Amino acid sequence: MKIVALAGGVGGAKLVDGLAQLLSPENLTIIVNTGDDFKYRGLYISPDLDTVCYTLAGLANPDTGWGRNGETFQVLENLQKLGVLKWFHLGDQDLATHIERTYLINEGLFLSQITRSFCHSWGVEYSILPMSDQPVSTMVDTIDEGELPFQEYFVRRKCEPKVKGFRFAGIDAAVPAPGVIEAIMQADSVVVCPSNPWVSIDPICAVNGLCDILATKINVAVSPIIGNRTFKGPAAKMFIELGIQPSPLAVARHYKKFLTGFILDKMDEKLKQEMSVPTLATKILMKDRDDRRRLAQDVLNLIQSLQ
Ligand code: FO1
Repeated sequence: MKIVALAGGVGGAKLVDGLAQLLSPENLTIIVNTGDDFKYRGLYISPDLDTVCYTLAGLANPDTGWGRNGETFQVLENLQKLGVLKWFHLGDQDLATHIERTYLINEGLFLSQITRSFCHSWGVEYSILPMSDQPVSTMVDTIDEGELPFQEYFVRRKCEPKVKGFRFAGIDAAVPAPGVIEAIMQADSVVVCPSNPWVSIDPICAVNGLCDILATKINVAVSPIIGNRTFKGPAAKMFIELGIQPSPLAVARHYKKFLTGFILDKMDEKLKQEMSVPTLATKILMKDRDDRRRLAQDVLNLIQSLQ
């Protein structure tokens, strides 16, 4: 079975790892959100791409899900001594990735080419594609502080400002990265990982032509919400601030334009009767690698039943 996974950061990377435990590299392509990308001290940082790549390479920090395992922060500590405000925690090993990516971008290479080359160096055989090679920046519109670039909102302001909307700056000029459309066309199904619908999946779907092509596929989404809470990140808080009761049902409604199957947690099984697409209730919290594989198997089983 050929699968394309749409992924944001940590939650997305975990399910992708589960899928990679079951599918060979020819049968799994991962399309990653780049709306979180930004520049820090002149370095080009691509957090979601790195999170997915590090996870599949077995290099990710198991505690945070982002950054590198066994990381040290000497460069950051020395930058702090030079008066640089330390709010985004870039580790020493991780910095090598950003330094080289920035160098290659300045040399004229595309993000998709650089990602392929890095994956090769890290021994990752799966195709991990940025949604676009053109820069897209998620801007979070807040009630009291106006528009904030995503990482300013997420890391620096710890998701505290109340949101009233989102804008994907640069989206009009963005086209799908090479291989993105082809991978979706050839896939039996698209899996929408349990990433944030507003700021991880929406930017991917907003890239020119992606939403239209998704509408022709079998698309299965995994809820990032259990009950009325997210296990990680601000998705539930965002739903509330936008005037929507957070629940797996709200997530499915968010994806209604293209959704053909849905997975929610056993705890929310009663909501199955309200769902407008075939829905599977299972354990969706991924505490370890076995949980990731088991959830991925449930996803593949649901897809098979929809074919
Ligand atoms: N997330 C944090 O909450 N705090 C950090 O200091 C932080 C640093 C960081 C460095 C590299 C990287 O690849 C990711 C990092 N993240 C950090 C995670 C990242 O900002 C978010 O998880 C994603 O952008 C949301 O998907």
